[in-house]
Amino acid sequence: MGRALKSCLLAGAAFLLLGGVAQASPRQMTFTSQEITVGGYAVEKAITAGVARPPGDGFITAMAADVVDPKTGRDVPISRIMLHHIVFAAYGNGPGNRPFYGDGEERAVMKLPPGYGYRVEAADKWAIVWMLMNHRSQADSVKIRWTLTWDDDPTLKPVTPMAFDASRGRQGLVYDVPGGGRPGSSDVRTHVRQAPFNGRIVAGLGHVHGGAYELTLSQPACDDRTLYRSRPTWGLASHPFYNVKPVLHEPGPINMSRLESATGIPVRLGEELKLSSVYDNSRLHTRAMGLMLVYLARDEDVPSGCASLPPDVRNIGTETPGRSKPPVYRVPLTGIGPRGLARTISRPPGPLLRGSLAASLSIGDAFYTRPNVSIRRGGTVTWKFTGELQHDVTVADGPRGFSSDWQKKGTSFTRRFDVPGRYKLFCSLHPVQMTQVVTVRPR
Ligand SMILES: [Cu+2]
Repeated sequence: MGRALKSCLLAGAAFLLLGGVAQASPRQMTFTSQEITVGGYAVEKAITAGVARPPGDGFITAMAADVVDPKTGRDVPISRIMLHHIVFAAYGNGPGNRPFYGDGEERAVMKLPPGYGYRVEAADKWAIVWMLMNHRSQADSVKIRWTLTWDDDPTLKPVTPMAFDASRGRQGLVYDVPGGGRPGSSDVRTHVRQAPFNGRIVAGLGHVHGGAYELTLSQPACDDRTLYRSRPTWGLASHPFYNVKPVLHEPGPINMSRLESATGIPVRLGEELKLSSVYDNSRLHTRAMGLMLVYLARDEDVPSGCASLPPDVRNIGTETPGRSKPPVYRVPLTGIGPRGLARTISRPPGPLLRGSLAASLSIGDAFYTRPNVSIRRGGTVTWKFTGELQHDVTVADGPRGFSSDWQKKGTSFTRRFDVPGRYKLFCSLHPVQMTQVVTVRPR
């Protein structure tokens, strides 16, 4: 008998044994959102409150999220619709919104070591913050699905999620790596937070976008030693990330290595923990992210000082073949071709507006008023937002990277251009409709 068949039969027997028990614990549970329709080549993002969750009190010990076809329930490929990010937060029972799990396009999973769980109370409500991108020309519908392992064993040790954000709270939790550095140079953003109690870090996961080298969590009081290094694995050139249109931001990794330790890394109340988000700075990386979520379990008896790390700390990557260094990738401008399909363009149509040292431009709903602009080095461009919907100004490619927030009518964004060259810009929320080229002349 082949090994695969044998393990299949064993799994079947286990299924029969467990299947008859109504309240088996732990058990896998699956939930879905309402059907979400995304227009052709469009981006949809929202906060949905009051989404489905397991009833009663219990613990989550593992969790993952994905997008599925509303009719077949099957996974939706990236070539159709991609889940850019999703964050789950608990609210309505206790202070504020408490994010407890997040997933980006790398399909990060929460997996706690045996003996630990994220505690869910019967009165908690759940909200999801999500963004979807449709990579095809016609409108399409999906559901977001979350699968979790639910355990009502009251002896599990509860964990508290602690989030680190290299943008330090900028809208969308993004920041811009300007680029222009020497080959091999890095851009490092940090976020320092204090441990909320005496406890142990038992799990962790990270999220970055294209161009990242790594995320590290370090302990400044112990010679800034690294506690957890979340390393990206990048897809091969054939991966869908590099072959779909349009591109919202430089494609992220296919996996970030996660931390797991049943003993846990000891931290003391008030002790500083530091996230460092390290990106390549030889090139620009706009709308970059550096997010880390670690799970802490209380332990009043943690040792003080800088004892050696527990031997069971594991840094778990992926088996999927990939690349260890961030590939060089230039985000293209995308337009709609004659057959209604997205295609790469070198510049948007329209005449050139030749300015000198100042240009004032407007942004309406799904258009930039002057798509082709030239100014002198040292000149300043101000974009005035006049639309009812949110838009932004993001450098896809050019000498230096920057981006505005998502903005609406009555606000503006100003940028001074000190480095000459060709700046390809787009709106990350309307990537096929809204493109612009600003050429900065040396004199
Ligand atoms: Cu827009």
